[in-house]
Amino acid sequence: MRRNLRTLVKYVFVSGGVLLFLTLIIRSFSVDSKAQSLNGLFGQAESLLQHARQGSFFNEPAKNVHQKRIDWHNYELIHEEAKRVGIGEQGKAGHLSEKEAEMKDKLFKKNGFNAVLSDLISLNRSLPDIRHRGCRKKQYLSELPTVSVVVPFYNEHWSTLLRTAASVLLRSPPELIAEVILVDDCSTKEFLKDQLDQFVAENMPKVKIVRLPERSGLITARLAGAKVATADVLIFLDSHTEANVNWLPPLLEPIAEDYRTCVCPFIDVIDWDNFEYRAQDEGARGAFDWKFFYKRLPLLPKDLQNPTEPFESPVMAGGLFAISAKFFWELGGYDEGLDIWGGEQYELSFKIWQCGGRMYDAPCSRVGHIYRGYAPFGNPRKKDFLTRNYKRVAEVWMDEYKEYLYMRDPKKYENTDVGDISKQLAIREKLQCKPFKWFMTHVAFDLVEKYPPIEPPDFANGAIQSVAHPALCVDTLNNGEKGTIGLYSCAEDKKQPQSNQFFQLSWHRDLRIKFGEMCWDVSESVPNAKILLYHCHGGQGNQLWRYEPDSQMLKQGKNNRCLDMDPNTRAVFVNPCDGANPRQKWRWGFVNTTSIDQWDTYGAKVIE
Ligand SMILES: [Mn+2]
Repeated sequence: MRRNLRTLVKYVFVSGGVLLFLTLIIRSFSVDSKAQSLNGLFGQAESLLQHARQGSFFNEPAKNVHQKRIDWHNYELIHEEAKRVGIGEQGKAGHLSEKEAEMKDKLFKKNGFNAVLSDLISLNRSLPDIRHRGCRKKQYLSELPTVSVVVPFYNEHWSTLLRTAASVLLRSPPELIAEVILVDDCSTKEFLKDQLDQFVAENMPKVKIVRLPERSGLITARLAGAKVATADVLIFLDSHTEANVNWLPPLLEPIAEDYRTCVCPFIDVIDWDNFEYRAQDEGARGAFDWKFFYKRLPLLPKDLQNPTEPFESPVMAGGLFAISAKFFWELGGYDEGLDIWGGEQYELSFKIWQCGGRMYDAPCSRVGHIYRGYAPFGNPRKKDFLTRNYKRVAEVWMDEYKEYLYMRDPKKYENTDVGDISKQLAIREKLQCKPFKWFMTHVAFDLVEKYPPIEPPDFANGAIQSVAHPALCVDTLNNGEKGTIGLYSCAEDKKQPQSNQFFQLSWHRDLRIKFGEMCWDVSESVPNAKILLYHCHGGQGNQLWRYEPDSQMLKQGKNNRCLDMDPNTRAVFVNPCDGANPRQKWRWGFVNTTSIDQWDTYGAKVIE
């Protein structure tokens, strides 16, 4: 109260001073125009008086008292965009001519997407309106907070970076966009220096560029942008995104109603090869498993009934979200001890929920994102920053649940030093944040059913040894996703072999590699069908495996096919089961006979 009074006195002083100044100097102004200039000046004086990071929107006087809602669509723009034709327009797939295709590979290796094609597509290309039909008629509060859009980038390609900024400026009500802040995480590409400064100065007056003096990673870069932002709301975007029609009001309305709110747009897919713009899906709630892989939970019945309304989501995907600057800084921003990238989406999500906030996904706000076809940038630290980040998040926010994370890889976590977390613990104490158990029972209440903290024991695990050629065991050959598996000389210890020979016939009824998210996957139905490593989907089908201790056969799928091998090429593959073929017989390091005997009732439900 006293503070308000003091602020009021200051206002009166400053505005009084300005008024006096104006009347003295500009005597010739008419009453009307004086009032107008006063408004402008008053606005400036106001923002100077306050903490620049805590936008004035959330202070007195209260906004939207009459709950007036308006149609924020820019129909003029929508009509203009509908007329556009050309490469990539309307979000259609683009194609290169033969001559252009020569350049393609070189730039693909640098970017992980088709940068040559991107350069041929207009910076303000048109996009298809793929929102739910109901979004077209939706109205939003007439008074919405202003926005600073923060876009960190590292060696981003020219046209994808600028298209990110251009799409924001094009498809946002100008009065709501205070600035777009591009944060350069010490890029090394020459065109991202003077050439970018010059282009932006000449063509995009609302775009500011912040340069970091050394490569600091995504988290530090986002914080650097947020620190100089002046508007009420911070919106973080990736540097290769495109904002779609009327994307802003659905993100801002829930924040206008309560500043302790974070809202994520739906993330659409921009194809890395042909730049086609398409939907990923029609929404899901964000979650995680106990190795901290980002996962998704199904929408709730009430969410499905209201397909245009924002729905609660336990965890954000990470790259694209809006949050009031006021709440962001009350939460201490990101933990500055988090390095490069990874885990920051969990940190922020947990503290938003545990410290009295809420998080939504807004189906009527859609932003396209290029999911790279290839990761062009290596580890800038030469050490495992990811485990350290995860452990910091777990130590500060997850209470007793942190053990479930650590138990997935005990040695790695034990040997990781988290550094000083006292500042984070102090924030948790100061804001009287709720325990993690509350988050797990009230927000992510259906997570443990799908991702049990303690995994039911495997049906079998350890080495898979050939009965016909006992010197040979199945081996990942150090291959990663989409790679094949083969045979190699067996490890001495069949129960605890090194990780490339340690497999798990898990309770999901799939065959997993150790500490990985990769499963044996067979999509061919030909003889000698290849087995490839793919992300475990937990949906059985291609990844369904069963071991029969009596016959010693490893059966794949439901069509009576079995793991087979060739000792000469050291290859493994799948063929129709033949009980008389010794090459189809295998011995596990460890078999859980109790659970194998209860195959139909133990573990994940058998999918028919
Ligand atoms: Mn990205």
